[in-house]
Amino acid sequence: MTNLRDDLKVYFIMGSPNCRQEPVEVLKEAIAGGITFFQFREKGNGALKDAEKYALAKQLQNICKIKQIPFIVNDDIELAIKIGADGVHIGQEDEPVQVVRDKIGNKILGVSVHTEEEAIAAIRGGADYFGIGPIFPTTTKEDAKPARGPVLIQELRRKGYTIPIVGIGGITVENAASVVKAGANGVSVITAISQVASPREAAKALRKKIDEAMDQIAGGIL
Ligand code: 3NM
Repeated sequence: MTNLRDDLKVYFIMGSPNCRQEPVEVLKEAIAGGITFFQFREKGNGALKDAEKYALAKQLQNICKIKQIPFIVNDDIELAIKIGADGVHIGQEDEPVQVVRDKIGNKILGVSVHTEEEAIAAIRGGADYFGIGPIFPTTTKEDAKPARGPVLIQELRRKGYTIPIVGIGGITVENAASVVKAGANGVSVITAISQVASPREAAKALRKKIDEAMDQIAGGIL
């Protein structure tokens, strides 16, 4: 794949607390199924710390490298720099976007935004893409805001914002196409791939849905 917009189609996020199987296996299966982007998000109950977190990050990063899948680290900018990750993803409660941009140079910088004001600030600070959510209800993120559907994505597109966007929160094979049709370049999922019996089949089904929806958009069917 050649550009960020395309790479964001099926954006898998996980850390060890999200996995029913070994994280390494889950990631390998997800890649075999067709994910296009990966974020290491080691958070929640039983999350690894320090040397263990570092070791898992390296393992997952190596798998991504071999398969040429961009490897992004959630929040932990120091870790991302230390291991030479492809990028970082930050929320509004993290350091200001510009500060993170200055630290990471030209690595990919993703920012979670919930309003147009946050979107404007993130673009000014140097964001490469937005994560917008939760689109649907989710129990994965403890402090998630109420689900709002794809309204902000639609609003930003209507107003002419062209920055790549992924929707996040409660996205499944069943509802994924609606997120792309609302104007997202892809979907970010945790549960839909990490909590199922076959991450490979789940990733494959999601990829198919997104590819079909993109084709329909490109073909002017929508
Ligand atoms: N961020 P699942 S929702 C990590 O709204 C995350 O910004 C969100 O997990 C946001 O696919 C969320 O299991 C959890 O719903 C996504």
